[in-house]
Amino acid sequence: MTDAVRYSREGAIGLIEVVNPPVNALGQAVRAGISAAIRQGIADPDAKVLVIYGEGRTFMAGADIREFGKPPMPPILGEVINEIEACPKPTVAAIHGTALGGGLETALGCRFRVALKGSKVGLPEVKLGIIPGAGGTQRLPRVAGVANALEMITSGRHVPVEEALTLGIVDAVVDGTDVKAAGIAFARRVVDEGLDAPAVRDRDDKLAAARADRSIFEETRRKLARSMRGRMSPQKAVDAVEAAVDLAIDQGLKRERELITECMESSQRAGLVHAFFGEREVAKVPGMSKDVPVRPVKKAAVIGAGTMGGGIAMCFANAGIPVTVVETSQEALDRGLGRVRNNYDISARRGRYTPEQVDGLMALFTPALDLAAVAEADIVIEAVFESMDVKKEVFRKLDAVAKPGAVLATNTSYLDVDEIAAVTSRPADVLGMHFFSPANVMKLLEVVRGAKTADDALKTALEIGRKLGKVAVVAGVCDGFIGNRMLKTYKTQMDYVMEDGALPQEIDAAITGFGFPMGLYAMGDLAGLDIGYMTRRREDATRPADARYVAIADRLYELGRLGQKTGAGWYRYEDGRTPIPDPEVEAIILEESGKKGINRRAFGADEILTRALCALVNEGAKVLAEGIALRPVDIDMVWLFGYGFPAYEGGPMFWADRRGLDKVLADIRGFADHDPKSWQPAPLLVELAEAGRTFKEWSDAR
Ligand code: T1G
Repeated sequence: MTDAVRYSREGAIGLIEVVNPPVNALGQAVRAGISAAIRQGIADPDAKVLVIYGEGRTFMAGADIREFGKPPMPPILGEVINEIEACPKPTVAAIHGTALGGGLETALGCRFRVALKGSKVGLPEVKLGIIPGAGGTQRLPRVAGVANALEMITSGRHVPVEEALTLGIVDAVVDGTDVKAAGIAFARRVVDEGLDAPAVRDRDDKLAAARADRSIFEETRRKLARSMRGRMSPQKAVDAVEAAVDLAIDQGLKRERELITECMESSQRAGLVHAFFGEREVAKVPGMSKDVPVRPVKKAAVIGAGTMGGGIAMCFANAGIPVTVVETSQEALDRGLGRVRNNYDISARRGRYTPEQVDGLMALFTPALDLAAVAEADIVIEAVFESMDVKKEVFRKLDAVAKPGAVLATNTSYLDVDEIAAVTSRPADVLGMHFFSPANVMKLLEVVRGAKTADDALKTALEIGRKLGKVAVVAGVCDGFIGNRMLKTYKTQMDYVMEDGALPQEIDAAITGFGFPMGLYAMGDLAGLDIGYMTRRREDATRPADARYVAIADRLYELGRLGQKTGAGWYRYEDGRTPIPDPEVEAIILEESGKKGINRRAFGADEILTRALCALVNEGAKVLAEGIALRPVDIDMVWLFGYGFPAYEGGPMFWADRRGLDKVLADIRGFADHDPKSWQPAPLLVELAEAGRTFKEWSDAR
């Protein structure tokens, strides 16, 4: 047996304990260990029942994702589970924490499943671009029925065990914190009461409904084609569950294996696994010692109750942290908190909260008209009008009233955090926390580290980000930080493409075809074209006189086409949100091209997309070289969680590494032949492409 699994016995109960922190992933040593322990349990004459459980914080949370993409190391999990299922002695899985993926599949190989209250089960494989591959698609429908199994497997949802009990996935849910004791207690009942249950493979009563009416498979495929557009593995999961209905179990298991193998080899799997680890990696700041303390945060304050401030305050309330909201007038305060209340009421109507819960959330907000009200806050986030003068004024006042050691954050999306910090007597406590709109929904948070930001202030902001359910990424100070800086370059290139020959709907189709949920221009209409207009006016003073300037968006603005909110922008809207290409916009575009004497030409979707991605990667390489982003993975996560870059592509830098930096550079040089000014290859990209290296290799070697 391996160290990862221990066998022992208490009375008539054989105990198989998995010990592989932190989440008892089913790596090779665990698989071999379970197999050996099952044999030992069978051979142990005094063991009447075998209990499998996990040591530490959880039952097995699934296969070891780090083994993906490497040659399989026997024994494979499916075989180990078949061994458990064939065990002549009753087997009990005792679940706590999360039984996910291969963990739940292992439990389904047992005769009985008992779970501690509050634990969860699920088959989240589709989130990694694969399907359950150790019998989950064959056994789950046999215990929960086809409809429930399809829902769980194609969504990857973590199901509370209380619900799993009603679905038939677990046999008992018990109070307590000691999973071993719960397993033993259940096993005693098996011995004493002679409890018996068939092996899951021998049950097929719950397959009957789908056998009689197979429409559920087509219906699910159709729904997934919309809700999981472009994703391969959810469709494969439907194929696998269908095989459970059509084939005998051993053939079904074989079919499942073939389907997971296809998924494992897919580029989507590689992208999604990169996203899984990337989301966790960005929390770790290279060079920061583990000993840096996190400052305690019990109370928060937000300055400004606009859309952004209100959304940020909601994030704190949602995390159970009391938040003071400061505004300059009663009217603005009432309006802001009214909007918050309205958002919660909408969620309540959708069944997310009870009215009492909404009241409880609202009770966490303390409205205030005086900045002095932030005196008790451990973290203050300024979300006022985006103007350097206004922000400086707020920080001067904050400096006077905030308690010593409070983290002082600005939610600016482009202003110089160092300049803001400099007006205070405590620049070490100042940083940026750039939320994305709507702040209570979007998962990205850029934490902007100023030149003088203290490590513990930074770590506190990252930790708060995690508590608020965000993916917090460290960024350095520059105009637009990581995300908006790259967005600007990309958008500029798309504007050129438009002026040179493409229409907004063609550009958007190329982008959504790649997997972005929305096109760039449809997105602009959603955000409102006034924002970009104001930004451009701000930039007028510094824009070089000979810079190429595309005025199409200004023309739309001047016509009052501000996007969805005015019923027209880059598109027109009849129902308020479905973009319809508009001949009026096309006429403006042609006119603007005409003014510059541009001979418009056709752009194919491939060329548009290559230009878009190359623009992102080239700017990303500059962001990396300047240290604005710590690693390529930080850029990738910004784009996944803030801008809808398709997760299965891993992010722009991952995309570039996979394409080959030499190819990316060749494309950029090709564009530069016609437009050398706007396509200057980033020196880091040139260096790596010429050395045949990737961004990841460069980053790992630092
Ligand atoms: N494999 C390897 N490492 C894993 C892992 C896994 N399955 N799960 C977590 N880790 C690492 C993670 O990277 C982090 O590392 C540390 O554990 C703590 O995780 C055959 C094919 C269980 C809900 O998809 O959803 O089974 O950053 O920070 O917030 O069909 O981890 O500390 O170095 O996320 O408490 C299916 C994935 C696999 C579950 C815990 N299973 N994990 O959340 O901690 S496919 C999953 C999670 C499969 C079979 C197949 C979460 C969690 P580090 P954490 P957490």
